[in-house]
Amino acid sequence: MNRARVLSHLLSRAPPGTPLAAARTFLYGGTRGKASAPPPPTALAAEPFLNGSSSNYVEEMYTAWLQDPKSVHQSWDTFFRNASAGAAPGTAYTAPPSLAEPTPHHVPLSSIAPAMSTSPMVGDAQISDKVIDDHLAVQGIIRAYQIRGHSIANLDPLGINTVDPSQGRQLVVRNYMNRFSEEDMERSFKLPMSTYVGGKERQLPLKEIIQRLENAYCRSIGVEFMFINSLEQCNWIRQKFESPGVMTMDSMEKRLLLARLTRSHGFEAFLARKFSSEKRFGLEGCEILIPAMKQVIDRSTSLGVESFVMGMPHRGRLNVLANVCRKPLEHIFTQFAGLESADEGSGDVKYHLGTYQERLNRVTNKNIRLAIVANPSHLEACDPVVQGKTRAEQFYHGDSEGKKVLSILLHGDAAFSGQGIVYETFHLSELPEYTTHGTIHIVVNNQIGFTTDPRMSRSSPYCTDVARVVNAPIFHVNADDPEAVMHVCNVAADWRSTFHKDVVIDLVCYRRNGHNEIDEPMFTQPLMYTRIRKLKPVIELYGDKLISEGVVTPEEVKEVKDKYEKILETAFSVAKQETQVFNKHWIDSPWSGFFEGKDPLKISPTGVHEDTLKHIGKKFSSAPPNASDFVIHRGIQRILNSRMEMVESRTADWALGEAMAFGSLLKEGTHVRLSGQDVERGTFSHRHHVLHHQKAFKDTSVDKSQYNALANLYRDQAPYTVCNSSLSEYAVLGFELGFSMTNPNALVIWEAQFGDFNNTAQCIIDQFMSSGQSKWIRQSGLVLLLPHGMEGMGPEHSSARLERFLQMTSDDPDVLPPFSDDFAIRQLSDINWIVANCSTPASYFHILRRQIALPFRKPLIIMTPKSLLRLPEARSSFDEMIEGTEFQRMYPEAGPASNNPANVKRLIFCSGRVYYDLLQARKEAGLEEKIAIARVEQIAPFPYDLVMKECAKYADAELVWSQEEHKNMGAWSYIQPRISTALNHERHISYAGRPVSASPATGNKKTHIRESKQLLEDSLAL
Ligand SMILES: Cc1ncc(C[n+]2csc(CCOP(=O)(O)OP(=O)(O)O)c2C)c(N)n1
Ligand SMILES: [Mg+2]
Repeated sequence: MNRARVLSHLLSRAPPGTPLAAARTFLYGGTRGKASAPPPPTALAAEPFLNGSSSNYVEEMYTAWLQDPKSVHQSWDTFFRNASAGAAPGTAYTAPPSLAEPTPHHVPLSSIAPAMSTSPMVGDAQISDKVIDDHLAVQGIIRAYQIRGHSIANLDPLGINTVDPSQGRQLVVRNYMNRFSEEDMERSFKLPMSTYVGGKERQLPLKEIIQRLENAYCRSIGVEFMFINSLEQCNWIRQKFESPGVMTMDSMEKRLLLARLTRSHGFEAFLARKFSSEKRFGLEGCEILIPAMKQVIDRSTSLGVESFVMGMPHRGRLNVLANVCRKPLEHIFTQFAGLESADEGSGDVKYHLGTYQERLNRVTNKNIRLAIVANPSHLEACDPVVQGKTRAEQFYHGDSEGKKVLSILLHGDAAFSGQGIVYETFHLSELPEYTTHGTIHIVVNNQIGFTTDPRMSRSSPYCTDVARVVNAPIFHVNADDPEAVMHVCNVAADWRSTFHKDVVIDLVCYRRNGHNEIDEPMFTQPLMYTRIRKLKPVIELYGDKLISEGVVTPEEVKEVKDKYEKILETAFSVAKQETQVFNKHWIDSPWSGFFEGKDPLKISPTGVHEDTLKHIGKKFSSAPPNASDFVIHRGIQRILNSRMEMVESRTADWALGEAMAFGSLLKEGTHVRLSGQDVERGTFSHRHHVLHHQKAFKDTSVDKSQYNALANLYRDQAPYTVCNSSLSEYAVLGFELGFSMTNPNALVIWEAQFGDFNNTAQCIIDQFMSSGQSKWIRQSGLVLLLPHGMEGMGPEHSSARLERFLQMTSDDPDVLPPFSDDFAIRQLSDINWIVANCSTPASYFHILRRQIALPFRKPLIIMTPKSLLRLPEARSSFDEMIEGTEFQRMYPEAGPASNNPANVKRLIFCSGRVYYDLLQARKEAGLEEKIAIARVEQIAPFPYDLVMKECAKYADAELVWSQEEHKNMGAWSYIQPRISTALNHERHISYAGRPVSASPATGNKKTHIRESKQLLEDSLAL
């Protein structure tokens, strides 16, 4: 039963009628003899019980009780227990023992009605009713501010969305105030445990209570947190915002804040002056972002964080690089100069580039590392990448609680609410193998996205509502109140350090210029911009404030400004001398030591010793050792038995080949991480890397124990991570890409459930994987496993869109690379990624191991099989994996046809699964002497050398490319021009396969069979 239903069930046990008096009876039991007293004639009493202030209190008690029965008073505990057990109305209550110590959540009657014991009215039911009702109403008021105070807070520097003050209070407190007159405002009320506004005071006049609540919740900060399920967390936040004096800053802190604001403002003003016609997506209107980020970093550093991984969009990026990361200013200025690049890479526009800096945090005197991940224009796409990189840093630093590495994500308001990847990324935040133990999100909420107003760009009240799904507190703050911003930054850093959960800072600001500096905002937002033009910049507002407070003098303000101006001018003249830019200055993830001392054209061997294969194979085929009570499912036991038989006969199927690749890398000290939907078992139930003890604890839904053989192969092996992911491609692939950026000595793999689904992660594939090295000279050895193949499963379970990956390869189809001994590795070094369609476990084994054996890193896209997973013909002997063997980029014909090539009429090239169909059909047609079949395992880069050799061998044969995909899909359009180039356009290759189609595969079984038959006939028709 869900919580709300349980609660209403419990409340339904209150005496019939449920007006407030009856509810009070329900609360305090019938023993006081007041159950029959008529309800008091107040507006509140006329309300149904569930809408009354007492229901809030009951609910709070109940929530606390659900989480920890001991946290509420014993009488509540007994009551909820009895009521849950079905006690009759009025009988669930047991009076509290009078001498019991009150618990933090207990508000005994004597505390909410202190006057009762001394009042001359003791015993008068009417008066005590009023006292109780008044106190309950005050609790309701307090709770109302905590829940809804943010909705009337003064958050908008433009004042456009500010609530009319005359209505504000009413909106928050609703009818709780109706019962109180002006005189009541002077009456003192006992403060409940659910508020901290009193500080040391236990009671306050109502007027003061309201004033303090408005200070806490309705000024420049709007706190959204009461949706959080944890009472402890709610109380923590209440304390941080309600305690008197929490926002007080000393003059040193104020001066530092002013200095930081001066830099933030000065940087943009300087760029505007020097490069007036250049786009820079300046921060004007949200200059507070820089002091805010610095405050988060200072505070987190003092709490133990050593490394910050950050992701951010265009807005204010240059300023962040300069003033938060302290990237050398001349590096930034040279980006405006239009200079040639002096090193590798095609580069990127200046407001996308990443950086990595190590520096001293002057406030805490500790060394810190700061990385801003390079990102594409695609807003929010870098969110999961940042999380993956952060997770990897935590993993490799043994920072299992995220105390040392922190991710900070910046967002624009329109993108934060509009882009689905934000939601997908939030959902990774609490998953065991994906959590970064809390991210600090900062939204530059300038209340506009390009030219679109929020009312046209989102349906939620706030742009931050997406964060509520993970119970992240949200701190809205008026960006023109710098001290309020600093306060929320401190609280956010403390929150993350205390609870290790996400938190959002919503900087409500404005955009002083157009979307970029060349845009005219008056075209589309005339009223908003008329108002903006009248606003003083925050630096002036805050400077004036500090001058009027006597914290600084006008001369000091000018001095700080001039000093920074000088720094900028000096850097500007240095930059002017530069004649080149360096892409390497902008690497976000340097791999120190990885490239040094390596032969850049040498691949380490990928074959392994037979004993290693056997050891891994046996472990992988066995139940956990020394755990005789571990009950294995009968079906799994059969799989393990057949694995063991294969190992004994020195063969491997797909799952074994993969396990041997992983296991041997683990043995060599390489961390392997396999992530994706249902990867632990494998979509096709072939992998079974995690065995589940079939006996679970009674009444739990969690398996009792699990066993992961590959994580337990050798005592000193590297860790093996295999993790079922959330059902997201975009976020999870982005995450793994980020993970792969951190450590080159790890094999990081993302597997799609079916290859077809990779296109929901298209942005990561296009913007990061395919082009990342070229744009940002950042390498990644990430592997994509994409189940692919036309097996009659319909249009969305057949194609990983091989053609798209091939179309994006950066090798020229018309240029034959020069031949040399290191031809193959040069090709790999030059290309942007590797695309393969392996047909044997040995091929798969070697190509996975080669990822680590290469002296550089390239993404690897593998079309993986479905039916081949179990096809007996598609097994490999250990002979193909032992020392001395290596990845075969192409398997030439090895059967009868190869013995007498002159007799061969046709040479078929193919790739992947279709090979086995062709083999069978050729045999059935008795054409084994006449038709040769060669398999291209590595499609890109294209194995020109091997293909040419095979073509030369069958000099008189007609050449055919056979594929099962439709003609406008698959590898055909990649293969055709390359074979033509390889053969100097002197021989022709023809196509045999399905005709063109709009849909990747038919959904009709019969059509599928007909098409498959036809393609084999066409392929073999001499
Ligand atoms: C995925 C994606 N779609 C569209 C765009 C084009 N675009 C660039 S900036 C922008 C507006 C962003 O608004 P907001 O997130 O509020 O950031 P702001 O520019 O206001 O700081 C748009 C639509 C983009 N860069 N990325
Ligand atoms: Mg915006």
